[in-house]
Amino acid sequence: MTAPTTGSTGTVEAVYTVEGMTCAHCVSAVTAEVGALSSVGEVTVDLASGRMRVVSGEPLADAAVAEAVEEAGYRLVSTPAEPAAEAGGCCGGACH
Ligand SMILES: [Cu+2]
Repeated sequence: MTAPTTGSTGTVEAVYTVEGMTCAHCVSAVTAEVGALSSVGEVTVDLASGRMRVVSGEPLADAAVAEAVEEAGYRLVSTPAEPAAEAGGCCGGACH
């Protein structure tokens, strides 16, 4: 269930690992940013494991997903991209 798969409906599913999320608000922030990417249909984040499952209409560029995650203030760890500067804190302080 962890490998990208292509369904019969033409959707692509990929699983990423996100670092830095500590509460439900963090999950919401990541879900909103990644969900805003074009062709993304569904984003499911598991806070405990940091796993993010993304269902999209076409394969996503890792860089685009990483950028969206960083935009929310967190870090995508399963990409070779250069690590972003450390985030200021949970939700950028918005939830604490
Ligand atoms: Cu939070």
